[in-house]
Amino acid sequence: MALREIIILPDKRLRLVSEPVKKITTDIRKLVEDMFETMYDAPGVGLAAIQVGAPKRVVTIDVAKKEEPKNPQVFINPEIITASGEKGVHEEGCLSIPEFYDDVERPAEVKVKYLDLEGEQHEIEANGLLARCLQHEIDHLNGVLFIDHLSKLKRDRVIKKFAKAAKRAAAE
Ligand code: K1U
Ligand code: ZN
Repeated sequence: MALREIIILPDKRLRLVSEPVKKITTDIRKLVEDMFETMYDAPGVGLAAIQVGAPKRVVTIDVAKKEEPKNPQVFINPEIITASGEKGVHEEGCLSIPEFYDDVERPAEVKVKYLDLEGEQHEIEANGLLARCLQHEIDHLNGVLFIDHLSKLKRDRVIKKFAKAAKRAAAE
């Protein structure tokens, strides 16, 4: 296993639409292992492959509480089949937009179809943090960031702040 670098806003790769996984190869298995290591190290509750620079439709999630045993879950080619009309508002963060948090409204429950690492298809009905995390990560696969759910004013402020920081870092 290896830690991979998490790419940060305004890296343009965060706006790519990731490619579906056609075959579960050794490279995909290695990517998943590295994503879990990177996600736990960050720490985060989810990670999309594009956040480590791999434009593949692969997501890792572990929403287990501190006192609970680890519950690593991998979702390959995940698709939202249904979303509830009921919405919920909760604070979100993003490992690619460090130290910025804001409230986001999303469907409270989703049904998601996906493949596991054996290529078997599954469906999961999710609510709570798992539903939120699945929607946040599936957004990443489509080049969408949680700041896109905020007002234009807030989004532009965040983008400007991170663009400035990147410019400063490049000049050092
Ligand atoms: O995709 C990502 O950037 C990961 C992100 C996922 C996420 C967070 C909150 C709501 C929806 C999706 C994170 O994991 S940010 C870090 C975080 O939320 C956290 C970190 C440690 C413990 C608990 C939460
Ligand atoms: Zn994120």
